[in-house]
Amino acid sequence: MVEIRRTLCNRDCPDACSIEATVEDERIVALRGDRRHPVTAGFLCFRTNQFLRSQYAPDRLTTPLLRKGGRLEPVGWDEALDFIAARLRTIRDESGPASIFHYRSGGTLGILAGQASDLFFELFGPTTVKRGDICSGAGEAAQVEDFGVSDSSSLELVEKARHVVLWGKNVATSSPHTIPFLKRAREKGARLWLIDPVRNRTADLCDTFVQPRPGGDLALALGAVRVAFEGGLVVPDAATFCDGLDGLRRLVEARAIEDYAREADVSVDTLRAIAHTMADGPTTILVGWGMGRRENGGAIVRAVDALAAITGNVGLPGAGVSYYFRRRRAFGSLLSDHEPPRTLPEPLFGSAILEAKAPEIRAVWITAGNPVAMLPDSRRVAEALRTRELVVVVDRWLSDTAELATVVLPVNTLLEADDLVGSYGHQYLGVARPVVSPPAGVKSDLEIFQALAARLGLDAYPREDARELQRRLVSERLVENGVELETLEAGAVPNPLAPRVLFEGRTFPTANGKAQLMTSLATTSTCVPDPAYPLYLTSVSTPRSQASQWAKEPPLPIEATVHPEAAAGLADGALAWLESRLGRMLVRVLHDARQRRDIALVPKGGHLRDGSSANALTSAKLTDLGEGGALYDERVRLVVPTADELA
Ligand SMILES: Nc1nc2c(c(=O)[nH]1)N[C@H]1C(S)=C(S)[C@@H](COP(=O)(O)OP(=O)(O)OC[C@H]3O[C@@H](n4cnc5c(=O)[nH]c(N)nc54)[C@H](O)[C@@H]3O)O[C@H]1N2
Ligand SMILES: Nc1nc2c(c(=O)[nH]1)N[C@H]1C(S)=C(S)[C@@H](COP(=O)(O)OP(=O)(O)OC[C@H]3O[C@@H](n4cnc5c(=O)[nH]c(N)nc54)[C@H](O)[C@@H]3O)O[C@H]1N2
Ligand SMILES: [Mo]
Repeated sequence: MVEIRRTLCNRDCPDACSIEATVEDERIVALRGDRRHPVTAGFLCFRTNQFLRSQYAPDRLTTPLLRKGGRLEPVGWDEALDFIAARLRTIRDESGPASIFHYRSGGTLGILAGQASDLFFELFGPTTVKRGDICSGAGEAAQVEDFGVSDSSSLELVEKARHVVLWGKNVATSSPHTIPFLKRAREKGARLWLIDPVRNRTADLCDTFVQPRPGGDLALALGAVRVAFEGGLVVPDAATFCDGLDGLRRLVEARAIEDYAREADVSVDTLRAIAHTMADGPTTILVGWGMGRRENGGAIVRAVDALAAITGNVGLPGAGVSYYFRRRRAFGSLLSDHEPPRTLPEPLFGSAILEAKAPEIRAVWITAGNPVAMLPDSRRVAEALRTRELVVVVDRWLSDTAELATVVLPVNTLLEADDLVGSYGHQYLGVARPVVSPPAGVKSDLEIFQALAARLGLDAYPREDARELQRRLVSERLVENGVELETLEAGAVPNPLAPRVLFEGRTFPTANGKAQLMTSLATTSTCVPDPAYPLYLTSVSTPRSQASQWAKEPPLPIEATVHPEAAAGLADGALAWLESRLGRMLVRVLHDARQRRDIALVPKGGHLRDGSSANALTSAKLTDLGEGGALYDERVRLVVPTADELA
């Protein structure tokens, strides 16, 4: 029998697509995008189109693995769970719950899956958990300081903009379903800008492409603010909704416009054009998540916020600085928000575990993440895990992280998920319903914790099935607004609790209701040349993978794209060492004359075990705000390998 079944994609992506799966005798044979979903609009990205490869991969885990005599051996669920329960109980009783670290990342954005694991560790402990955010820490913290909240107007309103600035946002790769909205905006007359040190396919969609120095955006935005003050481009009533206008003016007047342009490595004319584009609004700025991953990433986003605010681009349809959509807001919580006894900064995962004292971290539980590949200083992350007494990894494949576990528990894929999903790139909510059942031997995160809770006597842990718990998570406010679980099951629904126009009336959820403009700079510029390591290691998303989950594994050694004059004399296609102060990896050099001379472009998500992880070269450093990871401030160089090394 052939049937079309629908679900929502739960992976860490702003698009949160509605997927139509063709199922033949309980086997999925095709995937396509749902035409009825306003954002999915009938197409899927490359990696989801290819997802059946992962779904039916021969190396998919379908039984728990337990380390015996140094090797991971297949065992039954009872043996694995009994082992874990006994060890967790002993460690907690001997050293207290703070000696257990629960780490959860973005492998699924399902609301229930996330809460199922958080709730377990709250009830069992509370245990140590992470703080900060490797992905969006700096940008979100910046927006909360400026506007009181990081949120967006409805994505549809981008079509009301006269100008759209994609500021460090590679929609072609990271959120392709934004593109139809941008195209419609353009058909209605909007002009599109891309500001990105990397030349990528998004540039081809835009009218203007600005290619500043990596991290030069701070100078770019502050320079544009200075132009705005000098050129009378600040809206006359700015003081009625902005705090700190004088302080901001003093801050930007400390340097000349030419200085800002030089530091950003753009022309003074470009700087002026950006300021005038902002003043010729409504202008929407879509801020990418990459730009804030620098030591001064928070300051960069604050400067962009300030530029938008003073030019009046807040609180109006077609205006605004969109960084995030509050995807969880509509849903309730099963948690009681007990304070954890300790938190560890996510970007410093390896050293934080190794250095934790009183008590030491004895056990690490990893849900929906591959920190060895995806967190900076991969080798230290691996060392931290290798030296713990108990490491449990819940995943569907043997990632770099799972390989180091004491126990690996096999979990469902996104096509088998039963969950609620919101999006961080638009306002639609929905339900993920299993398109097929998981293979025998695979459990969901919820089922795993229910089985463990029963073994550990955690009576308060819910016993209902996924659907009943989803009903509890559909908040009263949603129901009051006519959205019930059944409504969500019938098809994606715009979140009735989300603002259509964010900050309408130009009031902000800050202490005094005004936007808080930046008036000082805590960090200095990170745009300082490093002659020994002249290239910025730019390890960004590729269409071919979701972080470390490749749709198709790339050929090794991985490719590093550089400007021909920045290739250290290496020919196009030559092998080379890509070296930072922390480590090196073998790469195949690709020439691209459209790239800047200070960038080496590699995919994020390479594996440590095959020498393709950019994070083996990336040092663990925090951003200025929000404890994000300054992933892209790493400097590298290309080195010609010796004949011996290549042999
Ligand atoms: N195919 C694919 N899609 C994905 C992901 C994936 O791994 N693969 N990852 C998902 C995740 S985890 C997230 S968080 C989201 C967002 O995913 P991200 O990959 O964070 O997406 P972008 O917002 O495109 O941010 C990256 C862009 O920032 C640019 N950038 C880097 N440094 C600077 C700078 O100093 N200035 C400026 N102006 N730009 C800079 C990079 O060149 C790149 O084009 O997308 C998701 N979508
Ligand atoms: N160098 C460099 N490093 C980066 C970035 C970068 O741009 N450059 N980007 C950063 C960003 S934006 C992010 S968000 C992080 C992402 O880092 P991670 O969240 O660690 O990324 P993934 O490799 O996708 O790991 C998610 C894992 O969850 C598993 N999974 C999938 N579904 C489920 C499920 O239902 N339950 C469970 N338990 N597991 C599941 C997947 O199989 C996968 O192994 O990486 C960061 N690291
Ligand atoms: Mo992310």
